[in-house]
Amino acid sequence: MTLKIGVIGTGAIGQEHIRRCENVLQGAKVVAVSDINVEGARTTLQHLNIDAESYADGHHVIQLPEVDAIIVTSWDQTHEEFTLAAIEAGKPVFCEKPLGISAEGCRHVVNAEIKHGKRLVQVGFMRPYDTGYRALKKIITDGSIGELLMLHCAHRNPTVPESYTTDMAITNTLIHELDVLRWLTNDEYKTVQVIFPRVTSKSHSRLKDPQIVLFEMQKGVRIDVEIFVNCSYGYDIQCEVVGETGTAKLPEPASVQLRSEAKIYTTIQTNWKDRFTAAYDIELQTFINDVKAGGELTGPSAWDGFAASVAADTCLKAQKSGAIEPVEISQCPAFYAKK
Ligand code: NAI
Ligand code: ISE
Repeated sequence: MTLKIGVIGTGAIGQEHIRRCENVLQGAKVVAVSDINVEGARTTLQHLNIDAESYADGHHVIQLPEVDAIIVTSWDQTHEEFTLAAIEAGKPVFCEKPLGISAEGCRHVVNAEIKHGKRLVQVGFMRPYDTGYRALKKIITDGSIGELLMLHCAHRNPTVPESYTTDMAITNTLIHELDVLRWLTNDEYKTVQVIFPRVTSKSHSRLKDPQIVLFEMQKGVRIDVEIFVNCSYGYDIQCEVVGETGTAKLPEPASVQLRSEAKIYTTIQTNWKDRFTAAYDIELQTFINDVKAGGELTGPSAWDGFAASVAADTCLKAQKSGAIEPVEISQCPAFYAKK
């Protein structure tokens, strides 16, 4: 059976996920899409040569009897609403990050899913599917560098639009680290502090860029993350793990070494689409396979979305206070215990 998917939001990543469902992945097809810019949605379908219906209202897509599962790729602030509606309709939903723009919103999703009685939500945290991060995780868990002490990370985007604000550095960008660092360290956040260095002249009036976020984990590991979203030179994701007997670094994406004009160099990628293509493919194929198998979803859960959002809320508080703020996360419900 082919899984029939409805996509809400046909912007940048919506188009990427529609394309991969149609041309790359196995066992699914897009049968309906929605965007508040319905003309844009139609144009997307034409460009990708897909025979599907376009709607202005995402709720319409969720209710269509022919739609088996939902992908939410609309703006951050709409995710909670559409994910809750999909759960209400009993339909599995792949929701792009963040699950919600506050922990309270994510908690509504967790509560609705627990009430439904079976996992229906996978959050679009793709880094745990990236080969480099998986290699780092293996090195940490097999003890190759001894006990974990520190991590040094950077999340750099070349540029962001005027609409991007200081808090989005946390809720829209750092949210990836907030998930992947819990996963890498198998630990939860204890405290967080946000430091603002000198602001780049490339930034906009409503964005303080860059920012440095310092974490203490519950087991004592310390982590620093630089978020720099107008770094100008490329899309650059860094993660170095320091253990008692060695260090391990996220591999650079493969790039041909060029020798020309008395220089040796490799190129740096410029966007998330290229940097994490393979990881996006695997996360969505996993969702499709899990839904079709009819068992439990195995990808990042609504609880993972909630836990990242609890840390994000605390980062926002720390942005304002300048203080070291405690991260208060409740016990993970048995419902989300990894089987
Ligand atoms: P975008 O602005 O290019 O596209 C979003 C689309 O959603 C727009 O076409 C907009 O008209 C539509 N939209 C907004 N509200 C809607 C509503 N109520 N109903 C239907 N359509 C609606 O943004 P982009 O970059 O594609 O991001 C979309 C989401 O995906 C964001 O939540 C973002 O955080 C996430 N994202 C995740 C990435 C990842 O690495 N996992 C990468 C890029 C985006
Ligand atoms: C974007 O929404 C993403 O999720 C990208 O992966 C991230 O690098 C970027 O900062 C976000 O704006």
